[in-house]
Amino acid sequence: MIIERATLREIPLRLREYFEISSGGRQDRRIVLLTLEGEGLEAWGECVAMEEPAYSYETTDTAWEMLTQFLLPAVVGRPFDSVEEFVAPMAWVRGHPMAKAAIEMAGWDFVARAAGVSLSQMLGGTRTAVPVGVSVGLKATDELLLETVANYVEQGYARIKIKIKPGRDVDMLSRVRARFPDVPLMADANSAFSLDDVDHLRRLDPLALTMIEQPLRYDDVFHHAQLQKRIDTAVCLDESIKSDGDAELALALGACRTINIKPGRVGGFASSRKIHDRMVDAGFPVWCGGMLESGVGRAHNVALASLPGFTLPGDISASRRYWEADIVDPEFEVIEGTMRVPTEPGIGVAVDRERIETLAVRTTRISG
Ligand code: OSB
Ligand code: MG
Repeated sequence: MIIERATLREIPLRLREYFEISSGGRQDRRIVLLTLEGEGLEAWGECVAMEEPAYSYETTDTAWEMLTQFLLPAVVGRPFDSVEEFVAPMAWVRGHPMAKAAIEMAGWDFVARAAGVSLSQMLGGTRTAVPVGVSVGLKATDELLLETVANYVEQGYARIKIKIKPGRDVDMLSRVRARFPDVPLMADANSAFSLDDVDHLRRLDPLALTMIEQPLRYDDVFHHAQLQKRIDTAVCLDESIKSDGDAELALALGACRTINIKPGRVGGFASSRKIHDRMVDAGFPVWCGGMLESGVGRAHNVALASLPGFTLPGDISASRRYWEADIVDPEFEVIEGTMRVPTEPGIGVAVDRERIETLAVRTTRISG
């Protein structure tokens, strides 16, 4: 197989609901989409990097630079027989897992289409529908939060994740728990606490949260291990895991009991599957997170979440939770807390290329 041409486009998409986490809020996403063409096929990828270096050091612009300067020129126009071979020429580049993941994941879509099978099947997925949750941002008041949570519970989401930060944590979550005694709830701090807060974080234990996600520094697996020994609530790592090696370290240290696997954060599907396998072997569940992706990224995520170890609901919400109109057809829907895994070849949904071309604020083509 060979990729004859790659096209990188950036489109602006406005979120229906302002989304705030401990490091800041956003109304708009700059979505970077990758198209790989060859063998008469067209495959799609999305780069999940955020606009600012607050979640990771990678940003929309650093990823664009890496993709156009180094990564795409390395892989386009070279024959390959597997995704592993396809991405090998970019392995010399250190770091930048989000930029690399956009290529790797589009590569998986490409080989799945070439084989005429769904991406889920290509990855070893075993389920036709996956349990899904929703991630609720910080709100100005507890009342507004309760109203938002009630709305998502009504829509049937299988669990609700609530963003927290110092001062908007234990008391706020206690009110949510009191109002929804039986709904699976979890919290995500996006690194807003430190080990000095351990006594405060212990107060979350009676709330029976399914987990607390990334309470401590993005680069501090060691302190998470110390925290996990001192709280009952399961610790989940997100920002700290950027490769399967990071997951190996976290497991060895006892730093978490589950991992939020975002394929776009860990360099793609190959390392996602290694993390999945390692966690399953250790007896821990995993789940698939999100980065406020368009339908292209969501299609990749739902395919990964169909693997057997992804037993916890993912941050894989309906298209309309994010966008007025998604760029894929059909849009993703949530029915009774689950999302259907597409069965058509590749990502299994049609991408609206015309609309993307109309929306694009920049486009770059790389030919072999
Ligand atoms: O920490 O999981 C996170 C969105 C952007 C950056 C980081 C995170 C998130 C979310 C939203 O929680 C998940 C989603 O619905 O896409
Ligand atoms: Mg998170």
